[in-house]
Formats: sequence, C-alpha cells, structure tokens
Amino acid sequence: MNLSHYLLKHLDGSESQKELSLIIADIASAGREISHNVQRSGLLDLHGAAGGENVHAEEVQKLDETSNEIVKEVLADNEHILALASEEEESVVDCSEGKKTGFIAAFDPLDGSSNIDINMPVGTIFSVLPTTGNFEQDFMQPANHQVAAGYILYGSSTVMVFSAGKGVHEFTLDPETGEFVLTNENIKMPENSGYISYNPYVLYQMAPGRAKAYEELVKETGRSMRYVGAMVADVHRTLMKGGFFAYPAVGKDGKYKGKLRMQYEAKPLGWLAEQAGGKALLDGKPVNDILPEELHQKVSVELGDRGIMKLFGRLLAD
Ligand code: AFP
Repeated sequence: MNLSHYLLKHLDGSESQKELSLIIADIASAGREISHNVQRSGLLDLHGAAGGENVHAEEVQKLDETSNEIVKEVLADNEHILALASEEEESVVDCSEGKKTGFIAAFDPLDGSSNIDINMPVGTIFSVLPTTGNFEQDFMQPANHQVAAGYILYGSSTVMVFSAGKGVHEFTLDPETGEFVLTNENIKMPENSGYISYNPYVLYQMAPGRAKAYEELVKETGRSMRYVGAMVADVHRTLMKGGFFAYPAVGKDGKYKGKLRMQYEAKPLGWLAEQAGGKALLDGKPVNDILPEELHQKVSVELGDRGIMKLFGRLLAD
C-alpha cells in the first residue's frame, strides 16, 4: 500500500485529519527531493560547506542549505501550515497569509550533516503541532501535543517513519516509481535485543555518577555498541532493533548541558520512541512532562526499549 492510500484509509474523515494527511504527503514529497540530492550529492557539487554559520554557530553544509530550502518551500506552500521553525532558521517563519486553518511544523532539514561527505546516513526530522495563532508560544507545547512526528532517513534505502498518534509506521521509497510504500506497520521496539548507542567520549564530559550508569549498562547487558553520529539513524536502529540511545548533558565543573535540539530532534524522536512502546527522557525527565522554554533550546536525550530503560533507571538510582 502506498502512503496516499494509507493516509486515506487510516485517518478519520475530520477536516483536521484531512489537513494533516496533506501535510504528511507534502513532507514525503520534500523527502523524495532531498533523497534525490543526497544520492547525487557528489555529482551535483553538494558536498562541503556552504560558507556560513547557523544560529547554533555551526558551519552550514551545502546540503543543509538546499534541504532547508526544499522543506521550507514545500511547507510554506501547504495550505494548512501556518508557521514553521527550522534548525537552520533564526526565528519562526510566519506563512499564514491567506490561509484559514492548520498547524505549525518544526523540522531539522538534514540531521547528521557531518555524515554527508562520507556517504553515511542522514535524515530529515519533523514535528507537527496544533496552533492557537500565537505561533512562538505554540512551539512551546510538550511532546504529547504533537499531532504527527517522524523522520525520513536517507540510508541504504530511503524510509519515512512517522506516527500521527495511531502507531508508528515505516514506508520505503521505491526508486523506480517514486512512491513511498508501507513496509512496516505498528513498529514496536523489541526488548532484550539491539545495541547501546552513545559517543564514548561523552563519558569524560558528563556528570560522573551518570557516566557510571552508562558504563554499567554496557557491562550488565553485555550488548555491543553502535554509533552513527546522526541521531535520526541511531534512533531508527533503536526503534527497529531495541536497545538504548543517548546524548547526555556534557560540560565540566558541575555545569552540564544537553547538545540535541528540543524542537527538531529530541521532542519528535523521543515521542516517536514512546509511540513505539519505548521510553524517552529529556534532561532526565519523561519526554511528555517537559515544557520547552525556547525555540533553539538544547536538551539531553536518553531513550530505549522499556526493559533497558528500566535497567538504566535502576543503575542511575544505585
Ligand atoms: P550534525 O547535524 O551537526 O552532524 O549534528 C548531529 C547531531 O545533532 C545528532 O544527530 C547526533 O546524534 C549528534 O549531533 C552527534 O554528535 P557528536 O558528533 O558530538 O557525537
């Protein structure tokens, strides 16, 4: 079944669900275009830096820039997206002119940009929220207010994984037809399998007590470790295989701060992990209990299947 059929069949007939399916379909079409660019990035001269910094003082890559333009244009043209926020934009973009009802969307156009030039996985992450018309404030809603969230992963194949609140589903892009086809319905994170995934260097940069729990988790479970360095890919593996993914708060002298972006990475992917039966902590608190405070806020993320998160909780308490 392709994505359009699936959306028609599974979202109820309400006006807001119809609007949401048009948004999801448009995000898929942006993903199709970015997938095309990612696959040909070396040929299209899309490798390397674009020559500027983003709001996070990070060097913007050419593919970050073009991907941002693609998602921004597609969403701004969508009749039901009233405002958007991007990891690559300084502030909220109001695109409500001439539109009546709809939603707001936050996105990371290309997560894992350090992987671009070396042919490793990258992805687009998105989050869709209801709005009262006060756009800035509406991005501060907690994770469980999202009406849809997910990602498109450009890996050995391109997959779109999302939830609109009724299960987590995976669609694979068929390069022959250009259609996203349902390949996994109702994904549930398996327990007692999978990998442990964090950048080992964080052990020297994080609060010592928490670092001990990270190390003990590997020792107690005897699991292998895997780390792609693109949250979207590391979380995809954790959703499909189970296990643990984390980027803790790092720093020194008792001052520790998260690195991952609340709106564009942590909130959508943490919520998605819970929709797939797992558990996610942002800044050490359940993902749905945390209220964002600013657009470009950074947080720590610890997520995984229920079993491993229970063990992690016990190790933290020891
Ligand atoms: P980039 O998009 O700048 O490569 O950042 C990706 C990311 O935010 C996240 O996707 C990774 O999990 C994390 O950074 C990797 O960070 P380290 O290189 O510090 O491990």
